[in-house]
Order: sequence, then C-alpha cells, then structure tokens
Amino acid sequence: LTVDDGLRTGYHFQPPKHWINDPNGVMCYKGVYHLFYQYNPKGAVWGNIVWAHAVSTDLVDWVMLPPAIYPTAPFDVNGCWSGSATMLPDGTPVIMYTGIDGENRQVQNVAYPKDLSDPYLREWVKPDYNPVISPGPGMNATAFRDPTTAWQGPDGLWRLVIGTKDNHRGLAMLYRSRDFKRWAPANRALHSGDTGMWECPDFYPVNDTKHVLKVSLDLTRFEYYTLGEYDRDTDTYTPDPSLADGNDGLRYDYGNFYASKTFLDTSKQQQRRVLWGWANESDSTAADIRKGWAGVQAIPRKVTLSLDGKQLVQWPVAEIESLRGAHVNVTDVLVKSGHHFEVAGLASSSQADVEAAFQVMDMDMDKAEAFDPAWRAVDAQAVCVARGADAKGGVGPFGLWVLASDDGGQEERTAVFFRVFKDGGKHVVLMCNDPSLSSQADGLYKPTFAGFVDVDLAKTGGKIALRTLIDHSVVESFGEYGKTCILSRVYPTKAVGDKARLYVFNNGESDVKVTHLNAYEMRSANITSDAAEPTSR
Ligand code: DQQ
Repeated sequence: LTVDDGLRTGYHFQPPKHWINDPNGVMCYKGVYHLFYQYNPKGAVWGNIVWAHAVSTDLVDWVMLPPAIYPTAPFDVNGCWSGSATMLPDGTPVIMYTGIDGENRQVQNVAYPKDLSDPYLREWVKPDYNPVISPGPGMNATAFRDPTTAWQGPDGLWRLVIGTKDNHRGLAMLYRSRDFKRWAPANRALHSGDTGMWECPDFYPVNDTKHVLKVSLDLTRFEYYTLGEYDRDTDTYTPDPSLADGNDGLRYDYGNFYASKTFLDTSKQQQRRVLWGWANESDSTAADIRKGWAGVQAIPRKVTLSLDGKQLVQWPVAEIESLRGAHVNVTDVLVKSGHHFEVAGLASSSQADVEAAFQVMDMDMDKAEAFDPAWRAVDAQAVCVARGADAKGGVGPFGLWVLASDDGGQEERTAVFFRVFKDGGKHVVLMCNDPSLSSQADGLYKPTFAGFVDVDLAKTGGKIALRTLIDHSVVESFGEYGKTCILSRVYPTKAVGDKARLYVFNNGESDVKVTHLNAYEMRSANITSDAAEPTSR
C-alpha cells in the first residue's frame, strides 16, 4: 500500500503544492497577519529556497501571494533562508534573513517593504548595502544563520541573536546596531550549549521578569527552551538553574515540530505571543514527490507562562474554533478496564477538534504501576516505547484512538494517551502518541513521541485533560490544557475521509471516567490565491 493522496490537511496551513519548511518573519501589519515560510517553488523536496508569503485577517483563512523574498543578488544568489521581522518604532517592518551568497557563505540581509500603504506588503526591497552581517574571521560561514526579531536595549541600540556553532557547541551570538545597517558582534554569546548547531533561535519576554530562549537542534531535529532572567543592561541571560538546559530541556512539542518562531500580536485588545512551527512529513521522499507536496505548519499557538513559572503553556489560537461545525458530546461515561467505545455521530472524524477530560477515581490510583527507577535516566519517549498503547498498565494507558479504521480500529489507529505511574508518594503522568498501528502503508517513519505532564492528580481530583486536533495526516495534541504538546504525522490508508473513526480506549487495570468529551467536525480553512482581500468569516 502507498500513501493516500487524500491526506492533505483541511485547516493546517499548506500551500497548494511543493515543499515547505520553517515559518519566517511572522507579524501583523495594519491588521493583516503575514506568514512567510521556506518554500521550494520547483518541487516537493527541500531546495531552491525562497520566502513564500501568505496573508490572513484571522490566522485561519489565507491568501497566497507570490514569494516575497527570492534570490536576486550576489548576497542571496544561492538561497533565502530563515529569518525574522521586526517592527521599527515608526511602524515600518523590516525583515532580516539569511542569504546564501555566491561562495555558499551564510550572510544576513535586510529587506524593507516597497510600499507601506499596501497592507499585503507584496513587494520587498533589498538595499544594495547588504549583507549587513557577515561571518567574522574564524567563524564557520556555513553555520551562521536564522536571525531573530530584534529588540531595543536601554541604550537605544538594537539587538538580535544569530544561531551558529563552534565545533560541537551551539551558540546564540548577539549583535548590536544603532541603525539596523551596521551591526557589531557582542564580546560574548547570549548563551551556548553542548548540543551541536543552534538553528532558528528565538528570544522573548514572557512576563516582567522572565525570558525564553528557544533553539532548534540541527543534530537531533528537536527544539528545546530555557526560561531565565535577562539583564538588559549587561545583555546577560541566566537560565533558571532548576531547569534542564540542553538535550533534556523543556520542549514546546515532544513530536514533529521544528524551526519554530513566535511573534508578539499587538492587534488584539490584549496582546499575545503566538508560536508557529513546521511539521515535516514522516513518509518517504518518493511519496512526497508522488504527492507533490511536503510539510505543513502547526496550528498557531498562544504561548503563556504556567502559573508556577516553571514551563510554558500553549493553546491553539481561539480563532481556530470558528471552524468548528457539528459536534457530539459524551458526559460521564465509565470506560471499564480493557474496553473501548466509539465516539459516533460525526460525519467524519478525519478533520476534527476533540476536547476531553478523563478521571481516575481515588481508590483506583493505587493500581498505578511503579515507575521503574531505571527510567529516571531516560526520557519520556523511551518510557513510552517500552510501555506503548497496547502494553496493559495499572492506571492507563487511556485516551483516544484517532484516525482509526471502521473495524474498531483493528487495522489502523493512532493512540494518544496517558499513563500514570507511582513514584514514591507521587504520581508521574506520561503523555504519548503511538502511531505504530497508524497505517498499513510501507516506508513510513512511525516514531513514538512522549512527554511527562506536570499535573498533580491529587489536586485535580484525578482528572487530566486532552485536546487533539485531527487533520487527515496531522494529530496535534495538547495535554492538560497545553502543558505537554505532541504533533505527529500519520498516513492512514483505511481511516481516510469519512471512513475515519474516533474511539476512547482504556488499556489499564483501573476504570476511567470520561467526564466530558466534545468532538467537533472542523470545516476547511479557505486557502486561496492572490484575491483582492482575504476572506473574513
Ligand atoms: N531551515 C533553513 C535554515 C534553518 C533551517 C533553510 C531549519 O535557515 O537553519 O531552509 O529548518
């Protein structure tokens, strides 16, 4: 069996065809959201990279515009790679991106809108004085890229960060400028880590005292972030010592989510920080070429700091709920040990938004399996590989089978679930995405993804929440209201279109109550070509 052609997404952003990767330069200008992204105008594999451009008034429906930035000059002749937008105090947006020059060096260039009265900012001008930042002597010119949005320090100078590496060390290099034209490197990096190249850094405040530094790890293809204190006067960033910094660090997403970038959305009464991330395909390159497309953007997520200040919390932007259609509701249904039931009634659950809460009764908590001390040294993913969706447990695995075949999920299903362990007097909650039975097609990459969920079940009355956005080949899940997120790409061959089913399952010894479950059909987003105006709903 091969990957079905009907697995394009309905409401996750995708252009009509070809390859996409990193979101770039996201911003809101004159009430219009701009999404730029890495794009190959010639095919479904990475290459010939330009900044494709789409605009929206609601982050849901998009109008595709011609590429905004593409190779035109010696300083970007071999590609226009990732970068960011900054709003200057007079309201002019400026883009800084990585150009691949004639010698395949990575240099940083600026571009300005040609016509500020065009809310779509269709055309961008690259001044002749580019590049504005080149790799200095002794620096690795093929590992120097992805400038962040700039910010102004108390001295009025602009600052930004660029990702690079020094041997095995990933670095966030700080640069300063008075005029956005002449840039000087700071004496020391903002931060570094023993993880290999740092791509796509992002650095921003989450409240008055805390900053986030996120990096994308080229070697392992996942991202991690630290929370810390940033001293604006000395440009010193000090990550919270209580949090892991490096490969074991916190992640926005424990699944397929990379090269992400946030922007500050000031267009609403209450400003918010919105995160975009790219989800690559998990099928083969041959399948991508046959499909003619590869890559989607995750649903934009609002990012906030958790109440205890120890992690970020993410939630799909509220606008996405405007796509909700018919829905079914389940209230207070007990799922007995070893049982599952179908959430029936939706015309199709291949494009759906499911919100659920599960409750484990107090008396059942004792049944939780002991957390193996050997697991302390490994990550959540390894635990979930050892104890997948079909490995019977004490408390859990319980959760959803999504994109399941209509034979009770026998032939195909993707399991999104929780599993509760006992560790001394405490409970450890694991959230997993197990795609091992997701497809009967060959040649797929089907990694199990997992993260721990920081929830105190004693305080929640044994309750834990799950939201899953299902979109044909995307399963994007938010555990405990966005504390742990996992995006997974799957390619069902049976559970396609209106044949896809949704189930609740419980493979644990203890019973679990679904206190509520709302499953909504999702309408498709309107993604159109360069029309006069973006359609508003
Ligand atoms: N993708 C871009 C680079 C970046 C990488 C090239 C991350 O600028 O480092 O398409 O996915």
